[in-house]
Amino acid sequence: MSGAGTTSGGAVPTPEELERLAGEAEAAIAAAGDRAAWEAVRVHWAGARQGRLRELQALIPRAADRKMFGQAFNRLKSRVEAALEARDAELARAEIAARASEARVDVTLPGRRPPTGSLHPVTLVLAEIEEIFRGLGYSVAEGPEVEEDRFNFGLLNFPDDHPARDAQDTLFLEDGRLLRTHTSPVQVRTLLARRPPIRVICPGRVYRNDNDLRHSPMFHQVEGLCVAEGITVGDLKGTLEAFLTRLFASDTKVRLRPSYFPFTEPSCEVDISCQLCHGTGCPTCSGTGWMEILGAGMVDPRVLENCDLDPDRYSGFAFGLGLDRVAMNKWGIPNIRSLFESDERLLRQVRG
Ligand code: 2NM
Repeated sequence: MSGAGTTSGGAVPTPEELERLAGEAEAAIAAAGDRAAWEAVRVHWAGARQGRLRELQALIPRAADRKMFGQAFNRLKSRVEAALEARDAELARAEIAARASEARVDVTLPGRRPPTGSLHPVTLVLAEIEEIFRGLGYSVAEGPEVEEDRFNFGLLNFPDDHPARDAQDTLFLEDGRLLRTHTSPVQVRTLLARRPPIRVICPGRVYRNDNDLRHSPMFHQVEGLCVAEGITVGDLKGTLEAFLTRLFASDTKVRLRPSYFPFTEPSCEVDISCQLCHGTGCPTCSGTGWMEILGAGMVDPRVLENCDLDPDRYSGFAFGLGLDRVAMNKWGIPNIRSLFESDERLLRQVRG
């Protein structure tokens, strides 16, 4: 066995043996099929600490003819290095080609359709309501969600001890302001800023300290207000009938039941015939044939006075309804929470 395979303690190989080793190295390097094999063969031959070139170099001082051995070693070293470099370049080319073929675009595949957005059910209902009221000569007014007590309660004739003013029901800020509990403050602001005739609807988010399966602490309202000379309960009823028979089925029946609100007198709850059973009675309407849909009334004279309007000259009606309940009713959404969870499966089923 030749001394070339031994450590620096073994016999010194002849130049012919070094020549033969060069051939062996070139064959092994050329046979390295992938990056890992190339790395293994590089460490075996050219490794900085334990490589065979390193071992052979250490033998130079012990060679009989140091010059000749040195020259033979240098030829071996050059051939190993050249072979490693050449194989490295080949492997790199193969890797690039493999990656390119993996990433090749198949132009015959069908395209990926970009997801298109859709309008939220509450937005759709509001757009419909705004369109109906624009047709009745109303404009749309908006206002702040953080309100002052006087706009949300005081000017609206809520007594100081009214339960709605309790922190149990209303969300207060530390500075005494509050999150509006209805959009009526926008109507107060309108009454203070403009003179009759006034016809506005006020949509927006409202907040109450309520959070259970049927209530969300934030929900959406639209309130309407009409103030002018000579406005009567007949105008209220006619307006609501025109509105509700456009928003719901055109044969929808409307009925008014007496009720109470601090800011209207008289006040009423408004029912429509059940949209599912058309008034014959079903589980959705608890067998009554009716569904409660909004609250309304004639604006209390004290509210008009609070807004510097003479109640002997002007009168008006107002109403309010929850958009979320209408949307749930319209698309059969059973839980108010699912309206605010941004679940795309719901949005995909409610396409405007
Ligand atoms: C409702 C029911 C009844 C209402 C009253 C007013 C204002 F500002 F004119 F006094 N705005 N909205 C009102 C009346 C709201 O919601 C169920």
